[in-house]
Amino acid sequence: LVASMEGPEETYIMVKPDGVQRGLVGEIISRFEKKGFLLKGLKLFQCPKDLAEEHYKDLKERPFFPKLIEYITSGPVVCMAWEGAGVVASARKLIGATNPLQAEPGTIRGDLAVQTGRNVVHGSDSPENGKREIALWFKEGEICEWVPAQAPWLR
Ligand code: 3AN
Repeated sequence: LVASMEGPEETYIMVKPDGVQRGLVGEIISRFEKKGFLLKGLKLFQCPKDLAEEHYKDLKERPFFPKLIEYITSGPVVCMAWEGAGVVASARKLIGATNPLQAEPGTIRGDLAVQTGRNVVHGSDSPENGKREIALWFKEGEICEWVPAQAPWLR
């Protein structure tokens, strides 16, 4: 899969199964929405094992990989595509450090999580991976290209 780098910057954000089960979906979506990014795709989805393995393929050799796959496929996730200038790095700031105990208060993980293995949300780590992951998790027709009437300057 070759992700094209054309077009506006995009990131793939996912509420993980623990976030869905704890009722944090609205809270997490709300943080990106209030920040001012543009929502282009959104769905509740039960992730199959092969997709989880493809998504986390760079972590394949890590000792926690099997547990990570088990966790991500343990219940539905909420998949999101967000667009905006600098959205990848900014979303990672909003999310906070991988280990929630090291995440600053005010970040999603800093406020809502305690364990690395249950850190409630995923965000792409580069614009390239943003494109790659959106292409991986969404089918054609599930992404809306649109300009919000209220804030066209966001693009
Ligand atoms: P991030 O999600 O902050 O980009 P990565 O890419 O290093 O962090 O790790 C991807 C996911 O793998 C994490 N969100 C977490 O669920 C899991 N993970 C990373 N490191 C560990 C670890 N030491 N133990 C258990 N799970 C881990």
